[in-house]
Amino acid sequence: MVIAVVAIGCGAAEAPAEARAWAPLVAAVDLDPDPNVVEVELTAEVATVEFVEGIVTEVWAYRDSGSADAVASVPGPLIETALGDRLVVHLRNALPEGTTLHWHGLRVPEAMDGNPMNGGAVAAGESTTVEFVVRDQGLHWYHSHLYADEQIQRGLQGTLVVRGREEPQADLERVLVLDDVELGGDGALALEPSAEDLMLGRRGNTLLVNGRVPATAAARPGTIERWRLVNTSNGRHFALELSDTPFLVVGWDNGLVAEPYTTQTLVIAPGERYDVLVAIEGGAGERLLLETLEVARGGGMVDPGPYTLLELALEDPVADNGAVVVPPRRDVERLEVDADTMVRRFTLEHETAANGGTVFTINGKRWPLAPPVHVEVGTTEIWEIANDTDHDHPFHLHGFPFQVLDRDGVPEPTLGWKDTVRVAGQGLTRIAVRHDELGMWMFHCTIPEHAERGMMADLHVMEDPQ
Ligand SMILES: [Cu+2]
Repeated sequence: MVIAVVAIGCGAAEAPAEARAWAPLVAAVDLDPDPNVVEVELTAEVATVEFVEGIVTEVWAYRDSGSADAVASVPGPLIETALGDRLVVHLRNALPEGTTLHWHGLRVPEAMDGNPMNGGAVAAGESTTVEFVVRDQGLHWYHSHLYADEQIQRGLQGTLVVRGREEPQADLERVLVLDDVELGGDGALALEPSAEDLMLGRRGNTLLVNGRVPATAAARPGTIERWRLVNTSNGRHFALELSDTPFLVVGWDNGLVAEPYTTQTLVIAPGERYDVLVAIEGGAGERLLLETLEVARGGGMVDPGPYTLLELALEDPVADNGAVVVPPRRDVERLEVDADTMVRRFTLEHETAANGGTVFTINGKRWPLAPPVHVEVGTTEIWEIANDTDHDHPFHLHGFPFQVLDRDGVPEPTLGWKDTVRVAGQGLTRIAVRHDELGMWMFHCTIPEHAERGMMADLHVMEDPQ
């Protein structure tokens, strides 16, 4: 039996006697017969789900309202597209307050980015249509970008898969959305953040994979599974281990990496995605456990572990038990930087406000009070993300992916495109970024409690900045 609910605070819900079966995400119905257009309709509404079987929790969630019998779910419907497709999403806001839809990891036109400062929110009762060409392979994350700390925690988030012309071969693919929620004894979401929640992001007493407490999935020895992972929690970092099975990392945030690499433990900060291959080995009747281990987040703060996230129940091996993982390779253009490259430094800090609350800042300024950073379109710059606090902040940039150059002076061993990177407490992470889209963009910590309290900034990419 697996531990279904982890009691980290008080008021944990009761664990069910038996874990439920693994639940793949349900894909949204494509309403357009054109093979190069994916058209879906999402309704954001107040709904109920059972994170824990038999315990009803009220959430704010997306429903695939283009499908007659779909119900709202957390995470929302999986949107499936291919590179180059035109994606059309009709969003109906049936919530009691405004919301926006941000496409975390996708390059989109400025007006489609869900930036609340740029186009505003979709008011309660209103609708909007988002439309863009899909340009970024990988697993991405759509979510509200308004009052994001609370709206994401309430459930306004979902995933989007973009398939490329070349994809790693696997016998089975699973999308694993890792999350946590704080449930009271009555099953209600606890939304009021504690002082610790403000420092670490809201953390919950209930771990979720695809909106369910840890479940059991059948797997077959001798097969290769591809797992696309995203951490959608507000604060919790996951450090994954799958019994003794290594992860072969073939991609991360924005598609496949140049050189796949193997790791036994995979740390995923909020907003990050990883694309891994795992070789299932063992005998029928054996179990493999996907667990999250303790993560030190700096300043003595930890996300505790180990906790089980998923149990793989091994069935009979496949007849041809000679599967070999062949690492796919990808040509990744390296952004060129040299001594003449413009360098900008962004320092992440927090301080106690006059009212006793905590204010989070970038270069001493608190969003939205800070003026935008102006850069010239087409230029490549080095950004130094300096963390002046004692604990991690995952850094996210809208508009264009970047490449990590080094962390605390250690060159990044793997070349690939990312949009979210963990910056350790008192650490310095340097990234290379090419600003190749005009418009007003944002960058911020992906712990929304921090972003919404100031650790966010506007970036204006212009033809001729003054
Ligand atoms: Cu932060």
